[in-house]
Amino acid sequence: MKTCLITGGLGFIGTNFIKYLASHRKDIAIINADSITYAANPCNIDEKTMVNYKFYKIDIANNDELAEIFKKNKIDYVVNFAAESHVDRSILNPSVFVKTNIEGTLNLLKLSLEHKIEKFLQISTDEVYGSLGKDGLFTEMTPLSPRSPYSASKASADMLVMSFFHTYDMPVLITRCSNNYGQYQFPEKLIPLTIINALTGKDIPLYGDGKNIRDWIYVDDHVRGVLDVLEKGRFGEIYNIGGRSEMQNIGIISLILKKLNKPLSLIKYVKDRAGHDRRYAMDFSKITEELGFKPQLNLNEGLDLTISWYFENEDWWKKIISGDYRHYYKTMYEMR
Ligand code: NAD
Ligand code: TDX
Repeated sequence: MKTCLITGGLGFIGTNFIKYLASHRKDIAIINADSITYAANPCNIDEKTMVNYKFYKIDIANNDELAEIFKKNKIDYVVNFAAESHVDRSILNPSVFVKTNIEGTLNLLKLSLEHKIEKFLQISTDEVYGSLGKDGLFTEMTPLSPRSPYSASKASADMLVMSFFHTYDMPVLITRCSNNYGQYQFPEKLIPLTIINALTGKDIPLYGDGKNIRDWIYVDDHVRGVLDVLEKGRFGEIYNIGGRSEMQNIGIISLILKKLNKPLSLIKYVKDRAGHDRRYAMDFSKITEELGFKPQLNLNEGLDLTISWYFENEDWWKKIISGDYRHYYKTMYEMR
C-alpha cells in the first residue's frame, strides 16, 4: 500500500480529489493536511466513512508542524492543493498568498526531498500564463506572465518545483488547470456565488463589462486528470488541464439564472477587478495525447449537476453564509 499526502484536502478541489481517490484506489492510504482556513469545511469528509485515512490540522507554511507528519508517516506521494486561491483576496492582502503558496510549497519540497518521496505533484493554474487576447490558447510552452498577487505566488511555486527537478533530480510533476466549478466550492467564486445569490434573491455582482472569458471545467474532470498525471505523468513535465468550455462571465451568469428560472435583473454591473485578466483558454492536447485524458462533461451537464448539488445541500452553504465564516461570503464588491 502507498501513502499519499494531500494538502488542502478540506477545500473545494482537495475534497473532491480525496473522495475520488478513496473510491477508485483502495490501495492508496490518504493523509489530509489542512490548516482549515475560511475556505475549508471539516464536514466535507466524514472520517467515520473513510478507511486508511488520517487528518492533520497543520499549516504548510509552518515547517516544524509539517516535518512531524513526515516523521510519523512513510509518505510515498505528495499532492499539493493547499493554497490561498481567490484572486480578489490577493489584491486586498497579498502577504498570506506568499506565505502559503510560496513558503508552504518550499517547505513541502524540502521535506519531500529529505524523505525521498516517490512523486511530488504541484496543483497549479492557467492564471500563471497571464491573459489572452481574442485568439490563441495557453500551451505548456507559453511564457509565465502572472498579473495578480495570486497568480504570481502560484507561478513562483511552480518555478520552485521545477528548480527541485533540475537541481536535485526530484520526481516532480505540475498540473495547470482552468476554472473549476462543482460541488463543495466556496461561494466567493463566480459560479457558486451566482447560484446562491440567485436562490436567496441577492444581486449578482458582475465585474467590468462582463465580457471576460474563462474556460470552465467540472471538478470531477479535473480530479481525474490529476490522478492520471500522478500515475502516468513524466517527471519534470507540466500538464495543462482544460474544459474546452469558454464563456463570457455575462453568459455564464445568464445561463445559471435561466436554469433557475430567475430574472436577469439580479445582475448588477460593478467596478472591475484591478488588473482583471481578459481571457483564459487552454490547449490541453499534451495530456490528451500522452495520458488519454479528456473532460467528460460539457458546461451544460456540469452546471446542471452543480445547481442540483447546491439545491440539495442547503445546509452546507447556509452554514457558510450565516455562520462563523459569513464575513468571508461577502462578495469582494461589498468589501471594497
Ligand atoms: P480552496 O480555497 O477551496 O481550498 C484551499 C484549501 O487549502 C483549504 O482547505 C484551506 O484550508 C487549505 N489551506 C490554505 N492555506 C493553507 C496552509 N497554509 N496550510 C494548509 N492548508 C491550507 O481552493 P481550491 O479552489 O480547492 O484550489 C485548490 C488548488 O487548486 C489551489 O492550489 C489552486 O491554486 C488550484 N487551482 C484552483 C482552480 C479553481 O478554479 N478553483 C483552478 C486551477 C487551480
Ligand atoms: O462576484 C464576482 N463577479 C465577477 O464578475 C466574482 C467572484 C467574479 N467575477 C468574475 C471575475 C472572473 O473574470 O468572474 C470570473 C471568475 O472569477 P473567480 O470565480 O473569482 O475565478 P478566477 O479569478 O477566474 O480564478 C479561479 O480560476 C483559476 C480560481 O479562483 C483560481 O484559484 C484558479 O487558479
